[in-house]
Amino acid sequence: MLLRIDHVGIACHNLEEKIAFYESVFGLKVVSREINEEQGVREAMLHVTDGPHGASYVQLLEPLHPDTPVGRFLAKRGEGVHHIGYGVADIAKALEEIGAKGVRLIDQRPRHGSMGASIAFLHPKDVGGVLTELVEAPRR
Ligand code: MC0
Repeated sequence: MLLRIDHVGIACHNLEEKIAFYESVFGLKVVSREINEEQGVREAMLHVTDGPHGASYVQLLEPLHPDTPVGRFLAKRGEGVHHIGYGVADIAKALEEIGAKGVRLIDQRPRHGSMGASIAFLHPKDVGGVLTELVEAPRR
């Protein structure tokens, strides 16, 4: 069901500083920057690699306000890994199958994610403390 690690989402206080860090230390390149009001984030995708099932990225996330998922995460835990996003071929089917196994779906239906993807989150309390995101990339 899980095709690849689509991205690792990393919470930070200052997006521009973290982009500069990932560019200079790891040589990564920003391929997309977006503001996602619904999710309360300003974010950048940095390309890591391409694989047979699609690309993988580092996703840097800065909260738009303190009272957002990433804002609350930063206040409680500080900067660090916020979530893991896995690529799936059919997000509606994956949600149905995962929900049937008793994992709480934060999103019953897919939402708009980075670079035109459809995304949905699973509750971290049901995934061993890991906020987990499913990602269906747009068809090319
Ligand atoms: C909160 N918790 C986490 C967590 N955030 N555990 C692991 N990883 C995280 N990132 C834990 C808290 O420690 C707490 O546990 C419990 O979950 C409830 O947290 P809370 O402090 O009440 O925080 P809330 O109200 O933010 O709720 C947490 C929840 C929420 C995961 C339901 O953040 C949510 O709906 N997240 C999904 C949307 C999201 O994260 N959007 C931002 C990325 P204790 O033990 O203290 O009770 S958007 C994105 O990434 C898009 C742009 C994309 O990829 O394309």
